[in-house]
Amino acid sequence: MRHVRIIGVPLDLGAGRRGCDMGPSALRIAGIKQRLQAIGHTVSDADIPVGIPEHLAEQQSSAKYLSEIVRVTQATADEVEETILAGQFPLIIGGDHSVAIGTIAGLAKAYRTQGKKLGVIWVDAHADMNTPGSSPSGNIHGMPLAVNLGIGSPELCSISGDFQKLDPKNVALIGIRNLDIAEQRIVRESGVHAFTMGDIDRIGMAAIMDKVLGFMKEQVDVIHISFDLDGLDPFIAPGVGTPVEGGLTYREAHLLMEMVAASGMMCSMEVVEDNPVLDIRNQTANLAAELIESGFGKVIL
Ligand SMILES: [Mn+2]
Repeated sequence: MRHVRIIGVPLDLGAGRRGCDMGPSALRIAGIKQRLQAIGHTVSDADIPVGIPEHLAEQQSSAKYLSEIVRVTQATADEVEETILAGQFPLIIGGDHSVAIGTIAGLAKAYRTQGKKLGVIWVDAHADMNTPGSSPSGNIHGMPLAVNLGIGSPELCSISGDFQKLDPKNVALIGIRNLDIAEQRIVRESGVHAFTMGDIDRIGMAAIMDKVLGFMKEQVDVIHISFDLDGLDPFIAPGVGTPVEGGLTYREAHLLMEMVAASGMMCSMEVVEDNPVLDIRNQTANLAAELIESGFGKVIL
């Protein structure tokens, strides 16, 4: 059993639509703390303070709200780093996916200190590998994975130190189905392992996770899951800002989490992009809370 430190990041400055700043509240209302306690973990819970658009000036259209996002992701990174060094499990609740810039910077720095190699499983409808040059919208939540690989805005790439946070060969991108044209090339040339929805259709989630966990076991010591709820099919997860048809089913998503849990290698997790404004009776947050339980080792039998 573990001590789980819930780190809420009520940030929606990286997204094109307001509302996912309420994501941490929605997950708490879905009983995330009690659910983790019920499977035997101890839990603490706090938020990183974040500014809201109504109080901030937008400085740059190719990377909107850059300076506030730099501040928030650095604060998140520091908290995550401290959590790992304290031997605890960071569970980051977004907030839009730009929080992953901070989460993964903090993990990378802590594991560098401990001499451990980090692998990341990134579940998403999108690849999140745009740069200020390639992004049609300038929304930073479309850029975090590129930033983690050292591609993009220098202010973001240097969070927690000027080093590349992830090695692309240790990254698995699962569930993608909607990429921008310029982004497709960035993904193809990056060296990350990308599994599209078409791959999932053809070979199935179990075979993909066997592959992913197989190379992770060879190459890394610890796994982080960055779970964007828009990776799920909008029919089961309507409360997201950028829904795309044809996503992960309920069982595919649980299987992914169950297989990661069974690997025993997961040491951190983040769940992002829940948008209660667009949700139906907190359905998406409830599903997110169930998936987190599966990731923490809740089993059927
Ligand atoms: Mn995303």
